[in-house]
Parts: sequence; structure tokens; C-alpha cells
Amino acid sequence: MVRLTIDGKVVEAKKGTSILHAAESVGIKIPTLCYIKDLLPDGSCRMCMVEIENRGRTKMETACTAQVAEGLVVTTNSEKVRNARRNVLDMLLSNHKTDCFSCKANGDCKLQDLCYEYGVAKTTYEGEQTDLPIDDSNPFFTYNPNLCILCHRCVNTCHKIVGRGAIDTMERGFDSAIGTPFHVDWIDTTCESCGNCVQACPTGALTMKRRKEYRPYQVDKKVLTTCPHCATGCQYYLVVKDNKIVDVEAANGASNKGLLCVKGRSGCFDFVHSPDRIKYPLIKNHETGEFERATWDEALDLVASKFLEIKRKYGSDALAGFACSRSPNEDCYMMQKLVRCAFGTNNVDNCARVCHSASVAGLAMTLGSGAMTNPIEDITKNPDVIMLVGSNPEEAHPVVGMQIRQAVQRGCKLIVVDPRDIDLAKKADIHLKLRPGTNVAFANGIMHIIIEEGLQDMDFINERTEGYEKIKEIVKDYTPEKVAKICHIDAEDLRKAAIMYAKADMAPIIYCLGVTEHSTGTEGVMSMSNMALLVGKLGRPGCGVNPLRGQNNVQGACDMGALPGDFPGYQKVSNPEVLAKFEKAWGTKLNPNPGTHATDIFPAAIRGDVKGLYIFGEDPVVTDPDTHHVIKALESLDFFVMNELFMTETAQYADVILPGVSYAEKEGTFSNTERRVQRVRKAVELEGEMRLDTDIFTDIMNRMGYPQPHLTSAEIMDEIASVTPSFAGISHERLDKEGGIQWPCTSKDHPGTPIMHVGKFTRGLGWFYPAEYVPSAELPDDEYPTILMTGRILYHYTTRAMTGRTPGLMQIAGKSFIEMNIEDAEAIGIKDGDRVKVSSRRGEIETTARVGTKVSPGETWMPFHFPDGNANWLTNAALDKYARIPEYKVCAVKVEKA
Ligand SMILES: Nc1nc2c(c(=O)[nH]1)N[C@H]1C(S)=C(S)[C@@H](COP(=O)(O)OP(=O)(O)OC[C@H]3O[C@@H](n4cnc5c(=O)[nH]c(N)nc54)[C@H](O)[C@@H]3O)O[C@H]1N2
Ligand SMILES: Nc1nc2c(c(=O)[nH]1)N[C@H]1C(S)=C(S)[C@@H](COP(=O)(O)OP(=O)(O)OC[C@H]3O[C@@H](n4cnc5c(=O)[nH]c(N)nc54)[C@H](O)[C@@H]3O)O[C@H]1N2
Ligand code: SF4
Ligand code: SF4
Ligand code: SF4
Ligand SMILES: [Mo]
Repeated sequence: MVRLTIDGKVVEAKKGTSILHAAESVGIKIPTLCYIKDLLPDGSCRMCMVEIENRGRTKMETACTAQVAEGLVVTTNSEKVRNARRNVLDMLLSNHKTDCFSCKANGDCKLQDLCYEYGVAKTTYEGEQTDLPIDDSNPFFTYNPNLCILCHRCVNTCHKIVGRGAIDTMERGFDSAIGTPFHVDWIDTTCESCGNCVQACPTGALTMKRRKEYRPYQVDKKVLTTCPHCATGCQYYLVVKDNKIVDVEAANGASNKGLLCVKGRSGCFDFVHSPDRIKYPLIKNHETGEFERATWDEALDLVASKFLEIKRKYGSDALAGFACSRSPNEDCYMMQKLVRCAFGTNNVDNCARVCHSASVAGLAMTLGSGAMTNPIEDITKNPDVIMLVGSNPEEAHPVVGMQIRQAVQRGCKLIVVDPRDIDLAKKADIHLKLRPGTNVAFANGIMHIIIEEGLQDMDFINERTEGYEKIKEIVKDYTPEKVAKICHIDAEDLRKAAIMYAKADMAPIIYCLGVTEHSTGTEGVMSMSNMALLVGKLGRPGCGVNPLRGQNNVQGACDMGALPGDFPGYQKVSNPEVLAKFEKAWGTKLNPNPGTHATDIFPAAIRGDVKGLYIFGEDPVVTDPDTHHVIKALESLDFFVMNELFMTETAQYADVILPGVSYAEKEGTFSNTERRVQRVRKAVELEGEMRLDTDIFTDIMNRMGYPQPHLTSAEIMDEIASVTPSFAGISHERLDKEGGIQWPCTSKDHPGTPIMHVGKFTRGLGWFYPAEYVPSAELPDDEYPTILMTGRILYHYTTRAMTGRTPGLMQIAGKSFIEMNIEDAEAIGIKDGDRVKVSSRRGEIETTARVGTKVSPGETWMPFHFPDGNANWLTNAALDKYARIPEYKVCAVKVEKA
């Protein structure tokens, strides 16, 4: 520590601290333009100039680069300093168009503010102002070089924080500007339109196009809330003018650190105000097949009477309900309460069934809890090695992807295990481009090598695990050579990866659907925990087994008990004590039999065992495997009700549609992938007869004879806390005060739990599951010779119900395609961009070929977002034996010229 004086105040600061930080720590603000917190100072704008007196000598220096030293005397606001800053501003303006009145950033420009503060109205420099061309190619933002002060904030943000590096400073003297490599249009670079550079720009040079819709002084409020797309759980403000969301500003949340991806910044509000929103209850007229507008009483009476009739005739288990993982915890809790208390069945589930149910089931078996073990910050900030298995975070969890890119820039090693050349594979030290469906063989091979090399952690194994001898016996067979053959990888690469992972001090496994969406998905997941248990990388910082959960609140939907065997907080339906506790809390007899999984409900409907279905915000006609079979199931039902925002493919099959409201129109909480419960806040109220989903559930419960008072979202959370030990300390009031809290949070003064399984596993001992490699259910043959994998792209979210209503996203990515290997394409005479027919045993579609080497020969890949050629007409509804998750990631297809 050193002592110095800043503006007469004595300040203590650590050696190496900048004067800027030291001043800030005692509340002295020094103006900056180019400076970005957490990055090395750029020092280019010179706005933070201060006077520093050292042993009698005084000089001017930039406070962002100058460091503290014993005895310095710093003056931050003398006339000399102010004059220097005036000169800086004068210089900057010499090259800057100053018709502020017509600038979109007017009123929200740091340069304008500083010029005002320092009394610089116009430049004293005479000379030519050049008119540089504006780049308008990106659908969301514009770059006007004539307003650019070359502070490099955008470039530094893109390179060092976003980790993308799409833009650069093009030094051309007085005409310098921000540019793109090879001078292509912005839209044609590797830019992912995240807009983080735009938010960083202190002037009007980089501005969102939507800024022309409003002026800062017209804004009524900014509402802090949570992104409704992926489970990263980014925090942002919805900017509201006249009851309309006009913009989004990133907030500094625990998981996003001020960053957003393109969907959070630009794809999260158009759908809210879309004219396609369903505004009134609709009842299908079975004579005409058309939906007709109904009153709420008509619709709710019909729903309750039909469900009661089915219950009376066929019993409670002929009814089922699916909860919406896109909606808040409070909504999911009420949905499962409705199914359990009013339907009288445990046939309740959520889209985790088709997503991470294998994680929930698998990690519960081996560790005792199916959630991510460590926080995002912890597994991206300090690890030495990241092992990324079947996860494409740059597209599916982009803000996590950005933090992984930062880790790699800092020198963290990266092992990518993925059948495709995902972008992160290019940054990887080792890419195991394995054959789809062979994760268990890969993991067993890794363990074989670790044991062979004697790198297993015997202390950890002896103290904290069971089942080691059995797994040791099994993996003996999985020699690198054998595994290399099964997985189509290089044995030496496998060996290197095993040693790199085992020897690292901090090394998290991060995985996603490439592991879970298989007929052996649960065993794939347990293979991930097997690897971590073997080297003792659990229960401590920078390690763990980390499933990146998918939907914004899929963690929450599971936590809230929208699962057929679990009450809220994973309390088991099959445990008589738990059942008795919920019977008391909810004041009714409950069904003691665990329910049927969502993926088994459709076959049950076809068989006639399930007659009535209530789907709250899911679109299985688009998203479940084997579309023909889903449609057949829906058509087999006696009565089918939906809560929806839009007339989705699935909603078309409903008898009644009840219009709910979106995340921007209600209060509540989402739980992100790191178990962090964060607030969702109401920003707007729209015209129409839409109602809170929780109020709709309450009315149906009452009409079906279960007395349920109307509760606010905060009151529902209090009820959740009262019946769920892991949520006991959570309330809206506390979240509003403290920000997000990671469960388990067992009392009002419990701080929450960032890292799980410290000292002891939730299950007691960690269990090595004896997993053997079993091939996928449907393998290529002569008739269908190619493997099809499916997944997602950056710009769209699942069915596009929400992102498809943002025109800019549709402009960037609006059509389906299939990735093929060039060898396969040439063999059947297909070129990049050709139309192709893709068929499987279940259906056929047409789409466009993307030919290259991203996938290996014999393999193809498609997104499932697009109605023109949806992959799910082809996929296989083969289910995993534990979690009943479908094998979306492997089926056999034939590709032909269309
Ligand atoms: N932009 C966008 N983001 C999303 C979503 C979205 O629709 N759009 N959806 C959200 C949801 S619901 C989820 S669950 C997550 C999913 O997020 P991810 O699981 O990351 O996404 P996917 O594209 O389904 O698959 C990930 C990777 O698995 C690889 N893979 C396929 N088969 C195998 C295999 O057998 N082994 C291995 N090791 N890898 C394999 C694929 O090549 C792919 O790169 O994303 C969430 N985020
Ligand atoms: N081929 C293939 N298929 C897949 C996958 C794959 O990798 N490959 N992945 C699977 C995965 S991981 C998942 S999670 C599923 C996702 O599948 P789904 O859950 O079916 O897809 P979403 O588009 O998220 O559907 C959510 C619906 O809820 C509505 N909604 C959103 N918020 C609210 C609300 O607050 N209230 C009401 N009433 N409605 C609301 C939206 O309008 C939307 O129609 O898809 C699966 N399908
Ligand atoms: S929008 Fe994002 S990716 Fe594109 S240039 Fe800006 S920071 Fe880079
Ligand atoms: S575009 Fe904005 S952030 Fe980038 S250098 Fe110019 S003024 Fe700075
Ligand atoms: S990373 Fe996920 S949560 Fe964050 S802004 Fe993007 S879609 Fe939203
Ligand atoms: Mo998902």
C-alpha cells in the first residue's frame, strides 16, 4: 500500500492501482472517454489528464495510465487541467460533425456532456471536414465515421470483451475511422450484431437504428428485468416510452457483466408488441374448424367442465399438463399445483424433458442434484482448462461464449468435444471431432488414460466417492485405440486431452445437448460426472460439472415441481412423508403415483389413455421429434387447452386458447442456469383481454372445485418458500434488495450457494455410474446412409415464436438449411446453395445445402427453427430409458437433389 494526496484528500491504495481508480475510491470523478473498466487503459483520448507533483516536479499525465506512488500530490481539477481538457475537446471536435440537434445520440452523448461542462461550443481548428461514408449495412445499428472520435472503445470492446474482433481502427491520419477487415460492409464481417460496441460508444458514431423512435427525455421509465431467451440470465433495462418498449440497455448482472447478445439486445421486445398477439379467449367451432372469440367466463367454464368430465369418466390420470419454461417460477408453480390439486394427477412436466432431463436425472443419481455445480463467473474467470462437450455457447449461450473467449485470451486451454467445427473449435487446443452418439465411449477412453497414467485423485476417490472399482474394471476395455475407432478421432489427441484435463488445477466440464439428447443421454451425463469424480474436480472453485441449461427458466420449471415425480425443490412424490406434507400445505388429498413424462404422454394419447391435455406455452408440433406422431396424438385427445401468446402450430389443434401475457407484462422470477433466482418486472400493460397466466390457473382451479385464492406473484413466491427448503430464504422483497440469489437458500439470512457439493455431495458420496457405450437407436444403413444432427443458431430461439417477430433477425437469418460435408455433396452432385430433399423413415422435407467441412463425411446438421423444412419431421422419437429424453442428435437420413 502507498499513501498519496488527491485534491487534498489522503488516499491509501495498492501499488499498481491507477490514479483514476484511486481517485474513484474516494469519490473523486475524473472524466474519461476511451477508458473501459477491467481492460488495460487505452490512453488515447487524453481526457483524464491530471497534474501530478512528485518530489517537487509537476507534470500532466493521463490518470488511467499513471500509477499511484508514495507521496504523490495529484490535482484533478485545476485551471491548468481544465484547460488541457478543453484543448482535448477542441481537437476532438475539429473532426466531428456538430449538428447535435439532428444526431440520434443528442441528450445521451458523453462528448456533448463534456463539451457543455467545459464550455467548448465549437472547435477553433480551421480546416476541411471530410464527409466519410456512413455504414448502414447492419439491420440494428449504424456507424457514422463523421461523429467518431477514435476513442477505440468499440474496437476494444469487440476484441477484448466480446472476444469477436470483427472491427478495427483503420489509421489514415485525419480520416481515420473504425473499419472492417478488407473494407467489407459491417454486416459481411464476423460481427454477431450483439451491439456491445454500440453501448460502449460515447458519441453518436455508433447508434442503434431504433434510437430515432425516441429522445432520452421522452423516456418514462427503465425497468430492470431478465432476458426471456436463454438461461444465461442476462440483466437489462427495458426502456419504456408511452407504454411501449422502445429500447434495451444492458445492466451489470452477475452472469452478464454488462454484456448482451443480439437476441437480448434486439430480439426481446418486438414480439411483446406484435399485432399477432392473441388478445381474447378463443373457442374452436368444431363445425367450421375456426376459432371464435369468447368471453373469459365462457372459455373458463368450458375448460373446467370438460376437464371435470374427463376426470369423472376416465379418472385423474387421463389428464395431463405441461408447464412453460419460458415463464416465471411463480407461473410454473401454479401450473403444477393446478395439475396436482385440481386434475388430481402427477402428469405434469416441462420442456426440460426434451432438453436437460438427462442432466436432472443423471446428476441427481451420481451427485444428488441435477443443477450446474459452479457459477458462470467461476468457470470462465480463473480455470486453466475448459472441457466443452456437446455445447455451442457462442450461439446458444452467447454471453457465456463471450466469457469463454475472454478466458482463452487470458491463456486458459480449451478442449472442444463436438462433431462439428463450431467456432470455438478454431480457438481450441484440442478438438475431438467425434462421431455423434459416442460420448460415453469418449469419456470412458479419457478415464482409461487417466488411470493408466496414474493421474486419478485417490484421496478424493476414497473419501468422497463410491463405485470406483466397478468403473475402473469397465474402462479397462476402452483403450485409446478402441475409442478412437468408435469415435472416429485420433488416439493421440484423446490421450493429450485426458492428460491436459487431469493435470489442470482448475478445469470445469461444461456440457449441453450434445450430451443429453440421445437415447443414452442420462448415461452420457453420468459419464461427465464420472470424469470429474475421478480427478476430484468437484466441490471447489473453477471446476465442476456444468450443464448449461437451455430455456430462460427451465431450471426454475424443474425447481418448481413441474416434473412427474417431484414436488417443488425435488421433493419426491413417492416419499410418503413428503406427500403428507404437501397434502397438509395444500389442504387436499394428493395422488401418490408419480406421473407420466411429457414424451410418453403423446403415445398415451394415441393409445387413448390420456384424454385431456393442458399445454401452457410450449409448441411440441414444431419442437417434439417426429411431427406426424405429435399431430396424431393431439388429434386423438378429447379436449385440448392452451395458454399462449401466439397462434402457434400447436395452438391450431387446441379446443380453447387462453391468452396469457409475456415476461414484459408481469412480475415474477426466472432461475438461470447457475441456479440464480432473478427478478422479472412488469414494464408495460397492453390493450386487450389477456390475463396473467397465474390468474387463469387460479380461476380454473376454483371452477374445478379446488379453492385457490388469487395471489400476487410475490405472495406465490412466499408460498413456494414455505413448502420448499431450498427456497426458504427467497422472497421478492429480498431479491429487490439484494439482487439474484443462488439456491439452496435455506433461511432469510442464508446468502445462497454459489458452489455445490463443497465438502460433501448432496447425495452423500459421489457415485461412479458404470456406463458402457451403447450405439444410437437408429444408425445409418444403405437406405438412409447419413447421420442427421439438429440444434440451434445464434439468431433464432427455438420455434421463433418470439425472435421471428424481429425483422432484423429474420433479415440476417430467415431460412432453414442443412450442413453437409463436401465429399458427400460431390458424390451426389450437390453444390453449396442447392436445394435438397432430406428424408428419414418418418418424413421428408426440402431445404438448402450448406456444403463445406464443418461436419464430417457421413454426417449432416440442421437447425429446427424454421418452418420451411423443419428438422422434426425427420427426427426419431427414440427415448432414453431413465429420463425419457428423445434422440434429437442422431437419426438416419437420405439427402438427394431436390
Ligand atoms: N440462439 C439460441 N440459443 C438458445 C436456444 C435457441 O433455440 N437459440 N435454445 C436454448 C435451449 S432450449 C437449449 S437446451 C440450449 C442448447 O444449447 P446447445 O446444446 O449448446 O445447442 P445445440 O445446437 O442443440 O447443440 C450443441 C452442440 O452439440 C453438438 N453435438 C451433436 N451431437 C453430439 C454428440 O453426439 N456428442 C457431442 N459431444 N456433441 C454433439 C452439436 O454439434 C452442437 O454444436 O440453447 C439455448 N439457447
Ligand atoms: N430437432 C430438435 N428439436 C428440438 C431440440 C433440438 O435440439 N433439436 N431442442 C429441444 C429443446 S432443448 C427444447 S427446450 C424445446 C423447446 O420447445 P418449446 O418449449 O416447445 O419451444 P418454445 O419456442 O420455447 O415455446 C414456448 C412457447 O411459449 C410461449 N410463451 C412464452 N412465454 C410465455 C408466457 O409467459 N405465457 C404464455 N402463456 N406463453 C408463453 C411462446 O409464445 C412459445 O410459443 O425444443 C426441443 N426441440
Ligand atoms: S456488434 Fe458485437 S460483434 Fe459486432 S462489431 Fe460490435 S461488439 Fe463486435
Ligand atoms: S465509433 Fe464510437 S466507440 Fe468507436 S472509436 Fe468512434 S467514437 Fe469511439
Ligand atoms: S445470452 Fe441469453 S440471456 Fe443473455 S442476452 Fe443472449 S439470449 Fe438473453
Ligand atoms: Mo432446451
